[in-house]
Amino acid sequence: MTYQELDSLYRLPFFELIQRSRAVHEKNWPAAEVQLCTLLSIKTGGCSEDCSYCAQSARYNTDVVPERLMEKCQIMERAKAARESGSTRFCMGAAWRGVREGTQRFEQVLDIIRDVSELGMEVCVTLGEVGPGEAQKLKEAGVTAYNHNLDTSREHYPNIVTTHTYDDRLNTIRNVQDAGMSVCCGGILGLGESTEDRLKMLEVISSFNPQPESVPINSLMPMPGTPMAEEQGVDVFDVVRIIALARIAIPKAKVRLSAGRTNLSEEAQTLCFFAGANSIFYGDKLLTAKNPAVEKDLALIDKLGMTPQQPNRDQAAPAPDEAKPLEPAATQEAASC
Ligand code: SAM
Ligand code: DTB
Ligand code: SF4
Repeated sequence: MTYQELDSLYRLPFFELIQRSRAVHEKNWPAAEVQLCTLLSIKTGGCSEDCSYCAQSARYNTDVVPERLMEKCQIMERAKAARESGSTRFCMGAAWRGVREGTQRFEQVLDIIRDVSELGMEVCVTLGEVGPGEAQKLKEAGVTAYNHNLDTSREHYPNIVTTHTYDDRLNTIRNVQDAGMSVCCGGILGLGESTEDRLKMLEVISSFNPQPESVPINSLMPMPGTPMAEEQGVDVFDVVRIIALARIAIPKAKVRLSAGRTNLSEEAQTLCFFAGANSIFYGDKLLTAKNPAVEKDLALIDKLGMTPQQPNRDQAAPAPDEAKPLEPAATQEAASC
């Protein structure tokens, strides 16, 4: 969708905009379904990059204590618990600039993905930059979607990050698409950007071919110690408008109401769902920051008569190999953790 089209929609009176996005939503999605995704930070902190919103950058003095890559058995426990709690998508994040073929850590991550993908949930990873070779290997290991956000407009990006470029981000997204993985790509509201920056970001994301499978809309969670620690929160009506635009511009994407829900009332979240959000991160923690309690989310979903979405079968992990036992070493894994 062009900038001009996005801009005219954005200028509509609020009710007209959300009526339009609601109509697009109902044409493309069951009206009252929400996807539940669990996030796990498998490698926390100590990141070389200088993303000025991020508590995991080694360049800032934040509360995050750097950790090594988690052990596979611990990750499997968390993934199984996520499935038990009703999540249909398991997203693993790593505080890295990127991954490289031939390194031990990449091999370890592939090994983790292979096992997690056998649990039948959608498997999403966000590991930073990948080239064509890495993308191919991730796909083969069982990744269904790769999360790589553009975060803001091309123009505003250098004010936020200097250690990599907007084009680096776009190249990774191209490599992910060429390897046949779905792309999860969105941004953050509240980085000191203008409305124009937000619309430009959506213009770029909606121009991807194919369009992304999901679009996370994060609101900045100001993290103590980062350059963005004192940024003002985003007006909830701006969040709703951007969600409505994402729904209209990228009709078949899951629009994920992502970081920042702890600052949104139930009523504000309801408006976001009405405007077109149909996915959330579910679980008390995001990567390092807080997320609403599971019980609170389930109560809201119930109050609204919404139902959790089933995993997308087209993207489900490959069927288990008949020759192998069905629950590979489940008890062994639990015991070795
Ligand atoms: N290192 C990888 C990368 O940068 O792509 C993956 C992890 S990174 C933490 C994933 C995304 O989390 C970022 O692109 C950003 O959109 C979001 N994020 C990080 N810190 C945030 C914050 N304080 N508030 C809101 N969103 C945040
Ligand atoms: C995304 O767009 N949001 C998630 C996920 N993709 C990886 C991350 C949110 C991080 C919020 C800040 C934190 O937990 O440190
Ligand atoms: Fe590192 Fe990703 Fe955080 Fe940037 S957003 S500092 S690349 S973990």
